[in-house]
Amino acid sequence: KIVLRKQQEVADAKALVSIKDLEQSTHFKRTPYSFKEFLLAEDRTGIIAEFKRRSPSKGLINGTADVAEVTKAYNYAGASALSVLTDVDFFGGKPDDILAARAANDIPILRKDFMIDEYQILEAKAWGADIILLIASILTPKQINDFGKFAQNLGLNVLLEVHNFEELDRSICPHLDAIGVNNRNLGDFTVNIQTSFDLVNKIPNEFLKISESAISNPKIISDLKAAGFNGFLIGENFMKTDNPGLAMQEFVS
Ligand code: IGP
Repeated sequence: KIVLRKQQEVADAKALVSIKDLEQSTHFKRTPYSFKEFLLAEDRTGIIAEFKRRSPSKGLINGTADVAEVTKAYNYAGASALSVLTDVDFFGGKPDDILAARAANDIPILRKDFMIDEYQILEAKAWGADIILLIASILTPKQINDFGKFAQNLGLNVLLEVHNFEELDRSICPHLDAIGVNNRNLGDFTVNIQTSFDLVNKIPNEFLKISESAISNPKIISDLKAAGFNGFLIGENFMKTDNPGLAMQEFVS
């Protein structure tokens, strides 16, 4: 159903904003930041800090946080990249959130959404994002290859998300920069950090390795690092507090 919903969303968006309009936006001309460079930088934490108002599993997480303020604080606390949800219905996000995060920050931004059409990749670039997400469970291997190639040709970085070995095995292709293991099962929302430890050695070393979801304390990060992960995607742990930026500051200090 998610794919059908997104197809409708894309059709509606296309009727309002043409591909040509997207290509003429100011951000479309900028060279995206390198995900790798910021993830591996000595003075950064490897944390991809997420701005997320709500989620299907938790309902409302934070109804008051301001996207520019929070992402700036994440950046200041050493985030290697920012993840900004743009899905309206399930996550309470919006395109303007990326624009606001972009205006306030000079580090890579991941457009966190369910990408099912090239049009959404053009939107990501037009809004000032640097990284797109491809979720293996809702895409065919051919779509992953083609969308990955399309995004990289625009200078964007590509993060593939998998939840098990079968998805990883069938989806790997040359047009990816990073592979993320989602510790949350998108089917039933159960979480298990062990998913990351089980898959890390199956990911070829040419890709950046990211662990996603349910990271709730610094000890988990040191264990994931020791296992070979380069990046750590954290949302709820920060967003559930009144001051997500401060929460991240305390988490990393
Ligand atoms: C963040 P958490 O448990 O720290 O809030 O998780 C992120 O991994 C999660 O929001 C996420 C997600 C997704 C959301 C991972 N993959 C795909 C929407 C779609």
